[in-house]
Amino acid sequence: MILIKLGGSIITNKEKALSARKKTIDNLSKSLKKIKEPVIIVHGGGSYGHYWSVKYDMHTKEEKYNLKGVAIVKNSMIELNKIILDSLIKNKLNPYCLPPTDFMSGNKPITKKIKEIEKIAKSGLIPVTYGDALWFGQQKTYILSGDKIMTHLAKILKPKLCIFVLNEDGLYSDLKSKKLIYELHSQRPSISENKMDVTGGMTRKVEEASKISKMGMNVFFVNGNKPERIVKAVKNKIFEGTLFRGK
Ligand code: IP8
Repeated sequence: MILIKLGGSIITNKEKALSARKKTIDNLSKSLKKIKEPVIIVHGGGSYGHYWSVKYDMHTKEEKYNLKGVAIVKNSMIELNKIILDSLIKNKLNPYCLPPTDFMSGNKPITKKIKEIEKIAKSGLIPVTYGDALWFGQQKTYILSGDKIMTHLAKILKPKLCIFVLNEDGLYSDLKSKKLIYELHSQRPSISENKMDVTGGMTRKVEEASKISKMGMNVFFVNGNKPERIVKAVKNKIFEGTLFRGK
């Protein structure tokens, strides 16, 4: 079982509201077609979910957010999700759409439902879920990051490999010179970044990747503009990116 997170920065153009990078998404679908083992896909919000979350001042903290904001964020995520599903179908894959409401109750994952996702993936369908605005209870909602979903799924399903697909080669030890970190041994690197998403951007990714690798699984950060690197990582264990080696 392979868990793949398609980051918002690779599937959308973050500089422009509501713009999907359709060609990049198609190239990713073509590469995913070459993976011959069960896969689960999670995707981020990019210039869809994050654009509206910022506009309506919605965050990961459970609060009474603007109801129109909740509706619009959810709607925009369905729109982006549809683009991903269409691309997968066009490339002869069989996605099985799973909004996170299907396996989350408040901010807790439902173990039984998540185990069912594994069965769906093993049947040959590709479960596809995404970060979203979710009901928490007592009139409160929150933004659930796709990165956090990765940790929930990894904890229960123990995949062979978790892949975070980025718009960068991996994690850099220095942003200016773009010096790539090839491997980390479950230590949490300190990182600096200039842009922030409502869910915490690269900082959140590194936090979740560290948690997953501490649970014993390998986590790989890879450039989605070079999707063959995803296939190489899965098939030949050649990691052209940053590998968080599981303890
Ligand atoms: O991009 C957040 O998911 P992420 C999705 O994986 C929304 O952090 C709705 C902003």
